[in-house]
Amino acid sequence: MNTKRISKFLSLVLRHKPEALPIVLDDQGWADLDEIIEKMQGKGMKVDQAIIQSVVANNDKQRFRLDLANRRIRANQGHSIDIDLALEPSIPPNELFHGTATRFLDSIMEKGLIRGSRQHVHLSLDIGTATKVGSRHGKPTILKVDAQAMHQQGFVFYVSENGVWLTDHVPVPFLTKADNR
Ligand code: HQG
Repeated sequence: MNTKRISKFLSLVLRHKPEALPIVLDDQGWADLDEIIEKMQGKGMKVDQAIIQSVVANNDKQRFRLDLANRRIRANQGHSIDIDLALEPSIPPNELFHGTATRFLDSIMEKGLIRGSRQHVHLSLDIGTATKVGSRHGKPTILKVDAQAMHQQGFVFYVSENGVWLTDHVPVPFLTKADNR
């Protein structure tokens, strides 16, 4: 099983659908590593402790985290299920970016950025990262978020362990187009 498929499967069970294995996540999204490995092996997937450790360490977006004892694993962000990552509110940089697809723009400029099925709206530090995020949905386009103004007006931001900025909702007045698409 290649590392990309392992990463995708871990994203599925640690963010969205633990019942697919099945495993149980605790309130903060942690799962028992030995149990995950055993159950993945039970489904015919060729994984062991070393392989999972290498997937976690080398993951392109650092999507996962092991606890200090390497006994539990969780996803750093991106959950649709109701867990509490226990992130502390953080002061955002003045500007953040959101990559989306051009076909969503009309709706976004009407309702602002909404979190949809995920727990938060996801924002990027730079346009390059935002472009990659938007490309997953179609023709990418980039919105600039006036995070400084939002922060000054009391909107709360969090930053995940892998550097993704998170907030609950970005209202329209804080959004501007950052490109000509
Ligand atoms: C759009 C990936 C219509 C929003 C990435 C996005 C990220 C609206 C889509 C993480 C809207 C939701 C999250 C509105 C927002 N009307 N569409 N009012 N407000 N949208 O996948 O931000 O590889 O749930 O623009 O790197 O694309 O999974 O969110 O296009 O960090 O680790 O609704 O997922 O990380 O799509 O991506 P998503 P996202 P991973």
